[in-house]
Amino acid sequence: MSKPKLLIARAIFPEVIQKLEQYFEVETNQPDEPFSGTQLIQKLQGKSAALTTGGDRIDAEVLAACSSLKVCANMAVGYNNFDLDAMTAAGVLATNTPDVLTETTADFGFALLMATARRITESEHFLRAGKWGKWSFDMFAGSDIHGSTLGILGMGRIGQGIAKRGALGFGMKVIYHNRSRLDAAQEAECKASYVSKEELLRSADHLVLVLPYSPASHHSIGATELALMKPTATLINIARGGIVDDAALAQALRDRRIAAAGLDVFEGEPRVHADLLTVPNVVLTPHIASASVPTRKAMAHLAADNLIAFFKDNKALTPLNPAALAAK
Ligand code: 8YV
Repeated sequence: MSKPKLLIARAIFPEVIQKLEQYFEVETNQPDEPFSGTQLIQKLQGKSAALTTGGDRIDAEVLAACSSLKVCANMAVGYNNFDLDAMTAAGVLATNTPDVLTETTADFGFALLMATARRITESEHFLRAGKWGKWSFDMFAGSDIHGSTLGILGMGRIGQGIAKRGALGFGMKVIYHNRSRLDAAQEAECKASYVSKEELLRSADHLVLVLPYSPASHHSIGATELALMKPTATLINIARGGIVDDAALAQALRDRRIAAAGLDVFEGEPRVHADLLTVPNVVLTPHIASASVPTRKAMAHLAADNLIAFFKDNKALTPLNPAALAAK
């Protein structure tokens, strides 16, 4: 029997390609030039399976043009690149990579918070530029992390990981806002208290965004929300571009409406709003929160294992729309 055809849309670990080749006729993209929408459609025609990343959009147009497609495994926990309703309607199974990246991403959220609050990259640029001529009492004085109030918007697995790091490691008071409140046992484990969004904005010394992107969360943080924050506060976004209004944030940073921001994700990335590139009080990283070698391997293997489980046993390890399995 011939093997089903699989497109791996971006470069990936060779060991994962070898594993998939046992079950699929694989087309790779090891040169790693991202496909345009039209190229992705061309590549997916005649394929039964796809291994995608956050930049590969699978929507009604793609599905209509690629009727052989049965399963898409996203190598990401976020899946706003998938039109899940359209995939379910077309009977295409979608999977993501939860859990395996939780702790690594929470580590990074904390690293970005610390770099931002303590002005680490700003001071390094100063040193590298040869400007360090003398010590002075307020040189790169930032804000404290220990004992401060940590605010978390979006309290899923990663948000809870950040809460635990803050409460247990740094003695922070943790407050959060989420669509649904955690149960009492989870709140106790994270030492976190539920507050309204307005209270969160007003009280946090460090506000970390970890909510999924959807039309409902678009520009959850804009000029109005930034105006409610403390002028000494920092804002950290490791969630998705589009959750923050980047133009409004750049203005708030320039006006010192808030003290600083740490951003791993951007509206329209990999482009970055020009104003964010010129304000000094922002730490910028290129969407690397899950980028430890062991975690990226775990994500790639989980995506591959979802594809294999689907074709071998008509099941998936981490399905997003299990209804599509029943419809197969
Ligand atoms: C990915 C992410 O690196 O998992 C997610 O949702 O944002 C990152 O871990 C990125 O989406 C590429 O797929």
